[in-house]
Amino acid sequence: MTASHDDQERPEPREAPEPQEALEPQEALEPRVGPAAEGDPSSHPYHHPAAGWGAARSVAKVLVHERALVDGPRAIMRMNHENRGFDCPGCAWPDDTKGLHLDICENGIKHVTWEMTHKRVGREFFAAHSVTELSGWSDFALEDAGRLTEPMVYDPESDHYVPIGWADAFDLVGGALRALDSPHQASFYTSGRLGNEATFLYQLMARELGTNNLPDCSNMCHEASGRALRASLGTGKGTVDLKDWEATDALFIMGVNAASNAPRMLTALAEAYRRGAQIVHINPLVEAAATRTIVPHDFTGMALNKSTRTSTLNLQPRIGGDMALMRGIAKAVLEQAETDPKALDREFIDRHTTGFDEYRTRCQETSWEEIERQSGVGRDDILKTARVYRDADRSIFSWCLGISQHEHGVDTVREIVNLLLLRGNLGREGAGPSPVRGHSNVQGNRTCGIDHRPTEEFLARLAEVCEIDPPAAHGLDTVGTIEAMHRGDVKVFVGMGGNFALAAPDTPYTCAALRKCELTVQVSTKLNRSHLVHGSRALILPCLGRTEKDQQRRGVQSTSVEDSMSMVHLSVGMRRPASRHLLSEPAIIAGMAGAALPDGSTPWEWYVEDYDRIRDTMAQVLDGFEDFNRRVRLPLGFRIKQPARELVFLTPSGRAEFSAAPLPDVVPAPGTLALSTLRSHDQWNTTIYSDNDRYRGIKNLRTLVFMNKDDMRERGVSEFDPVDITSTAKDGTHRHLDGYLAIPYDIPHGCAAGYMPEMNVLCAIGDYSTQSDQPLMKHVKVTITRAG
Ligand SMILES: Nc1nc2c(c(=O)[nH]1)N[C@H]1C(S)=C(S)[C@@H](COP(=O)(O)OP(=O)(O)OC[C@H]3O[C@@H](n4cnc5c(=O)[nH]c(N)nc54)[C@H](O)[C@@H]3O)O[C@H]1N2
Ligand SMILES: Nc1nc2c(c(=O)[nH]1)N[C@H]1C(S)=C(S)[C@@H](COP(=O)(O)OP(=O)(O)OC[C@H]3O[C@@H](n4cnc5c(=O)[nH]c(N)nc54)[C@H](O)[C@@H]3O)O[C@H]1N2
Ligand SMILES: [Mo]
Repeated sequence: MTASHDDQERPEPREAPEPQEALEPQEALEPRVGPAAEGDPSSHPYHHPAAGWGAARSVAKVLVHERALVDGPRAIMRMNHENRGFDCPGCAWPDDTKGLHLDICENGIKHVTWEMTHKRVGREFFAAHSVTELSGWSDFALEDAGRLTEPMVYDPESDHYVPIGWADAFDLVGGALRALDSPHQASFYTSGRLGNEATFLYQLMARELGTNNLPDCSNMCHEASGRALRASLGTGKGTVDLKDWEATDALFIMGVNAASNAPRMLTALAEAYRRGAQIVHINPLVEAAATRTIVPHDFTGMALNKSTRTSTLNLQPRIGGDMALMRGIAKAVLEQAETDPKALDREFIDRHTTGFDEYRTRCQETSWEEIERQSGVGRDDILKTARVYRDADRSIFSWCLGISQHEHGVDTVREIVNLLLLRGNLGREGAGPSPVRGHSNVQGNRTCGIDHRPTEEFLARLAEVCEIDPPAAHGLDTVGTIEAMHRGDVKVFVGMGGNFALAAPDTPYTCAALRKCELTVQVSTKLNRSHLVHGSRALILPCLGRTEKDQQRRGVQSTSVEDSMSMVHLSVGMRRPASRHLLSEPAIIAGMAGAALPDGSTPWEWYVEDYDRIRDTMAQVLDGFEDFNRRVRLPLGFRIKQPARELVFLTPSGRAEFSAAPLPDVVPAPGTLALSTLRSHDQWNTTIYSDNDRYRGIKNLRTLVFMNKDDMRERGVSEFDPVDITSTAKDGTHRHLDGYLAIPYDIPHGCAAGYMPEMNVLCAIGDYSTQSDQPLMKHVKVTITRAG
């Protein structure tokens, strides 16, 4: 934590906009936007240096709100420590390999303190509030009520949740599952916080029952990335780690709001900038991380209030324009190669890839006019970006939901890989694809078997080691589950964490689907909408949070998690549980499984006594988990081997495969806009901490839509005018949100944006990608009119 943090250490970069002064906190409760909205609308609006004192103030507010001022800091000092603490339950960005003592961030602290609240939701709470009454509460108020303390069952007579013992709760679940005509009438959802050991038991339960109905939040998140990387490289994960980030010459950061959603990436960006690396941000919105930052754990920087730039070039494609942009860069590199022998890595292409000629032809055939029109970026800027790419020996492309939640998400990620392959940016230090995963263990969930389309090899190994007869037929994903519940084909829904009712698309449709179930079971830490939108019978099963001590028969247990860069390490909670009635997630799964499979062969309770036993079984079933118990206890854990990193490609050809898909048409039809649904700074998916979005300059307002000023003018809409938003689905049906406030924003013509989960009302259930089955949450076709 030394180094000074001004800009003298390197020359002024090109292009990145000047940030504006940070706003003072405004306490008034009326909605506000930052200064640029009031001043020159053509300037870059609202930008504050990311992190720093504003972040510190924001954290303090949450600590005070949760009355965690004493425990909070103590817990935070234990977060992300090698082997001694718990893993941050926030995002999946890896821990700093240099073992920094404060490798934490503002939002990580918020997620932890939110879990550590002193407020409790026990039987008295449910006795005082009926489900109908609670349904009228805001989502903030529901979660803010505090931690759930004991199992509850819905009583239809009184419309209240009433207490139920754990054994009775498990019997209820077991009985309902056993009564089904087919195991495929049950579906088992996973939210990405679930640790690896619980994950393994959970999928084992589903498969021993006889179904692969294992939807997860990944179906709405990075499904496209996984499928694309698998098709191109043979394995569905990124190939780089933090050391590569530290060695690269050029970073291309696409479709991610890093300052809010992966804040620890800011450290990597600031370091890259100081060492002279190029940092290109590709996003229709110029987000805070695309300007400058105060490194989160850098107190020197905070004390001097100095910031470091985190960008050398910003490109603003239209929503969905990234594939065309990548195609343009590739086309430019290929044109350059006609005179510049070093533009392409011919040796790499010849030795390790297939499909190059077809791809080159496709690039040649895609005209510059089409590339400019579809990307929304001018040829000059594309050529400039291509030069950055050509001049870098080592490049990393990193991306998140701005790339994946599209109709053509798979093709776009494959186009990113095409570009990497052209210059051999794979299998060497400082180069490769680096998707930014979301939930802290969403990548681990998939690794440990949460997959509705498991491979035959995985099922064969599971069958052999666990002595079960797993089903071969693929199961239902998130959208498939919703549709099946609606039809009455799925009757039991189990939510292992998360908030399915709000996170999934088409809120009214999803709610109706949940209500048709015979039984809904939610394993949760806090009250949320999914507890109130329930089946004929419903259970709330409260579990330990990640910060809490997990005491089992053979001692205190730890669980493992896998980060975005395939590092697996242990997480140990040490706080006293929020209630003595809480069970761990593995124990809850074991309880349900034991009741559902009374004659099964799996020793559920024996596994839960000591999670080392679960890990020993996992070591036999999962690739890369050999010697799991020993390796996971190494100081920084271990990295799962990524074959593509070693230039071993598990593809049909045994090589990295170029793809040559045509460009999709993403230009909005006349009069319509492409709307992207995003997170604000102050939320964790469906959990809203406050109505502020600090880096975008928004105070006390969520019912807004960010619009281009020309689009506003064309519609006769001024700042803060209420507007009605209507989406048009693929099947021609319409959905509406009325009375949202229009906010002028630096976003390309034809594009608009607003907040999830509220805007899920606009996402039609049938509008999912034919490539990934992912709901099209970043490209909703809408019309916006002044409210009448
Ligand atoms: N604090 C906090 N951290 C989080 C989360 C949270 O809710 N709060 N959620 C976690 C989870 S589960 C996930 S998956 C990640 C999500 O992390 P992000 O992907 O950053 O999530 P979003 O807020 O949806 O932001 C999407 C970004 O993509 C941009 N974008 C939208 N459309 C396009 C497009 O067509 N092209 C390009 N290039 N960009 C586009 C938007 O402007 C925005 O910057 O964050 C994780 N971390
Ligand atoms: N329109 C739109 N919709 C989206 C997205 C989008 O960009 N746009 N993003 C999608 C993405 S990327 C994702 S990942 C999903 C997120 O979908 P989910 O993962 O389903 O939702 P979360 O909001 O993360 O879940 C919050 C709840 O998790 C519970 N919880 C918290 N900690 C724990 C724990 O340790 N254990 C257990 N058992 N429960 C816990 C709490 O009860 C809390 O209310 O949303 C998706 N929905
Ligand atoms: Mo996610």
